[in-house]
Amino acid sequence: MRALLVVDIQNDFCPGGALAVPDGDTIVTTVNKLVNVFDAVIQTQDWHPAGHSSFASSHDGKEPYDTVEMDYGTQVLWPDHCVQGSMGAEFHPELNTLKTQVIIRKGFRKAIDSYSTFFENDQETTTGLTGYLNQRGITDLYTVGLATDFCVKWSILDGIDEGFNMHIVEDAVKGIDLDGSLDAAWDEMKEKGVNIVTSDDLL
Ligand code: VGL
Ligand code: ZN
Repeated sequence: MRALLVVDIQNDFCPGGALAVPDGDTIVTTVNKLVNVFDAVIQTQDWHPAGHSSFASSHDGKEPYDTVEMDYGTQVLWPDHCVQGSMGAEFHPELNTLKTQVIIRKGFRKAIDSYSTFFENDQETTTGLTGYLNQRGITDLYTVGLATDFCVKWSILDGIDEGFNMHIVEDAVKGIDLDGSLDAAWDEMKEKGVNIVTSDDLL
């Protein structure tokens, strides 16, 4: 069985938001069409407490997009974004969320960031998604959303490791692109075995 995985289409990742992905909002129309052709729809929501460790503002002398060494490795520092309960954390107002059956929130532990929908950035703490998918008999995830080079990429890499067939809808994702991270992400995903499709293939 297949499902649509809609990653982080939230106000803060769209133009005008705190961590805007260029043209992030332009995928919403396509995503809404896809939502209507899938029987299973899963969304993710970046959901940080104020003062989260991934925020540059939580580290003296650091600016957004600097990096810091955490217990679990190198972490990019971001502007404050997707703070629990804020407007920025809400889904884009035009995104159709009516058919969504489960929302996986991530990044809610202050000390660990979480890009992937499967594991937090320590690569150990699980979100529970693998169990949910297995219990529903979902084998194939069609991934759309933001940002290609962070949450989308890590979800796809981990999903493959977890044994799922991971597909990316190339015209329904947008990236941040820090120092070439977008091209690198496509290379990593291809190397790992992602299946690339377009929305036309599905509609
Ligand atoms: C994301 C950076 C920080 C994403 C989330 O959704 O790709 N990127 N938090
Ligand atoms: Zn975040």
